[in-house]
Amino acid sequence: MLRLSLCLLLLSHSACSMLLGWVESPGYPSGYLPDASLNWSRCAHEGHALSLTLTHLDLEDSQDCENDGLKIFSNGNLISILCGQRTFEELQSAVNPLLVSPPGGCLSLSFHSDYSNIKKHTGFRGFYTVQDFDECDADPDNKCTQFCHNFIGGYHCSCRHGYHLDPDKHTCTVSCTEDLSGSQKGVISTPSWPGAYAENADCSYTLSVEEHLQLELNFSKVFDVEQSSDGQCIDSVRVETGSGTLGPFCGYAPPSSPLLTHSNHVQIRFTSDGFGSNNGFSVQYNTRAKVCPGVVTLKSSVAPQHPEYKQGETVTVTCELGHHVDTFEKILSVSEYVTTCQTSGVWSPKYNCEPVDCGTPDIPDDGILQLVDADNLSTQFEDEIQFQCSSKYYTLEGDDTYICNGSGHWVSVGSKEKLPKCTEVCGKTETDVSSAGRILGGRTAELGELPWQLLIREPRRGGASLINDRWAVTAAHVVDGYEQIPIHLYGGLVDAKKVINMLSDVVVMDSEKIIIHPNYAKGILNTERTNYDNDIALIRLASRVELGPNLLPICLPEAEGGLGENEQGTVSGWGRTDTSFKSQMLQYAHIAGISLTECTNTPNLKNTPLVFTENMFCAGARGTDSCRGDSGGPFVLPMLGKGNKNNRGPYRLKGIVSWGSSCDKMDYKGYYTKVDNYVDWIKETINRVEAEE
Ligand SMILES: *[C@@H]1O[C@H](CO)[C@@H](O)[C@H](O)[C@H]1NC(C)=O
Ligand SMILES: *[C@@H]1O[C@H](CO)[C@@H](O)[C@H](O)[C@H]1NC(C)=O
Ligand SMILES: *[C@@H]1O[C@H](CO)[C@@H](O)[C@H](O)[C@H]1NC(C)=O
Ligand SMILES: *[C@@H]1O[C@H](CO)[C@@H](O)[C@H](O)[C@H]1NC(C)=O
Ligand SMILES: [Ca+2]
Ligand SMILES: [Ca+2]
Repeated sequence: MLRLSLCLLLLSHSACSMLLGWVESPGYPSGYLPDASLNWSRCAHEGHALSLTLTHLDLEDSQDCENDGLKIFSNGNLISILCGQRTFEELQSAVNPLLVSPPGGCLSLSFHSDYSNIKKHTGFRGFYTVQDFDECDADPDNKCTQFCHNFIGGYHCSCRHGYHLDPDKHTCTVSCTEDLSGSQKGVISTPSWPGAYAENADCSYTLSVEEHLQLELNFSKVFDVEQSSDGQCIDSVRVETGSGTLGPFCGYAPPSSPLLTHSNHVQIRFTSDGFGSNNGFSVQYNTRAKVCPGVVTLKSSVAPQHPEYKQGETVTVTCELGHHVDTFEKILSVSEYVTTCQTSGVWSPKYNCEPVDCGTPDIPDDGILQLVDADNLSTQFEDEIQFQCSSKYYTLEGDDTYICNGSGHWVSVGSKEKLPKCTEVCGKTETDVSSAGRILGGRTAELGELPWQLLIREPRRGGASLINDRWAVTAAHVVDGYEQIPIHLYGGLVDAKKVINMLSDVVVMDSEKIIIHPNYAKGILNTERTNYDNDIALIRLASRVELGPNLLPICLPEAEGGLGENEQGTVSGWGRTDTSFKSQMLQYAHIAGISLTECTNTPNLKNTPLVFTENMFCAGARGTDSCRGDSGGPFVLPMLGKGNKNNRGPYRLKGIVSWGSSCDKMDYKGYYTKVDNYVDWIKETINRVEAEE
């Protein structure tokens, strides 16, 4: 009685339905109790759909059916929530058509009532049926490309005469794959040529001949392969060879013929989609001897030059400028090789031409000369690199931009091959003295006003001047006898007490080498000395000092000739003042050149006058304070306060404090080593020592 066929009943959209059973609320038809519930679920077989038809609905009505409700799910997804009362007609028109599972899917119900019922409700009732799913009609995904046949529980596809069903069971295709290996000459055409070719064609024609031959293709003038209006190939033909694919070709213009494939194995692939009506093409194939191409490798030229070469011919390959022969193991430093056309139509040997690599330039590892973007350098032919100095206290000497040239050398835009150098900025101060007038008597220096001034405390107290980031200059008599022991020099200070306290802004430098001028009379006690000729010594520091606003080198003099009479310069040091034997704060004084006649009249020390020589000048000022600083310290031109001015600067080390009378006498003359006479010696000595390092 239950398995009643309902072919004519109720369900108009489906062909034949099979009634499987009924489902109803607990207590139906006399009414459900509070807190009643019902869970129900059924599934359809594959190719079938399950439908539920409600014939009666009477539940308590509430907002969103919160109190009592019937929820219906299809494959677990909620498709309907029902409550209240509906007539059969309402159910049939608005509810039942939705209660269908997908093919092979499940329907489930969940009914519940809450704790109270103001009025008794009868509940719901319905029946469920199963029917075939019409895939041909209703399923857009299951398209047969030609014919579709629906049957109960499934469907199948079939094809027109001349086509067969693809293994995917949906696509109708034609048989058009052929292996023509061994055939040297023949014709290949699209299916049904010269009529319209079949849809969904996937043809593959294999051609294969002996190794020394190549296949030549000659496409028919009539060529018609479907192309979209924007030029894209909808259907297409491709020629696949061992070394690549020619095509896709489509439209009305045949590929230029004869088409040389340079290959003895060729596969012609033709594919079409499911639409359109086009006539396709025909192609004649033939063979000829393989030839080698006119281009052996990129970035090169060949000599002699021909469009193609016969087997056995030999050419010279020359890489373009900036490219070298790459043997795949390494890049040689040559740009030429000889190669021969083989019977297989390839060049052997065949090497690529690769751009030369200049590598990372060899720069000192002291970090002063730097490469811009050093961690991301491109160092191949025509790449550019840029140099810079580590701080503003250096200037780049030479060009800053270099380019990798064709022979793998870094060469500057000014065609300099030598890399640039960073040289110290000398004789410039960042702190300027405010007053530049003539000052009688010493003045206390501010930090940074005399940044080249160094202090030596032991073994003999004296001054020195920084002349670059590694060298200082002082008077020979300050270091005479102590050349073999390391001494400390202090810079970046004006307050000598800070050395004792080792306060942070003081820079301590250790000597590494002390070189006294070879013509200085060494080892003579000052009391027995007859002259201080050549009183100059160089000190190489153990490491480069970090330059900063308070520690900067002084320039060496440029002009010869010592100090002119009345020419004013500045002497500085922690020397004797009128009140104490040595000064805590760095002092400076402006003094002027004194006439030769007066200089020659040397002070009478220990009864024997000291000799005045060509390597000295003398200077002073009336007034006892401006005597001299410590021995070895600097006398600079121009006068402090004027050196940063455009036409006067930079400051240059004109003299080194050497000797004089004791300052408390009225004799205000001080004798200085004339640095002009030692510029060559200083430069040569530094270059020689640096070259030895
Ligand atoms: C129906 O399922 C719900 C939730 O899974 C459950 O709370 C309720 O007790 C079930 N009712 C019956 C009659 O099994
Ligand atoms: C190419 O084929 C056309 C006919 O399709 C023919 O007329 C022509 O002679 C052929 N050319 C060669 C080089 O085979
Ligand atoms: C490295 O340099 C190239 C160009 O030379 C640039 O395109 C790239 O962004 C750089 N990469 C980094 C991480 O800086
Ligand atoms: C590259 O530079 C080096 C060194 O200056 C030079 O000898 C060579 O000739 C240059 N090469 C080219 C191709 O300019
Ligand atoms: Ca079916
Ligand atoms: Ca087509």
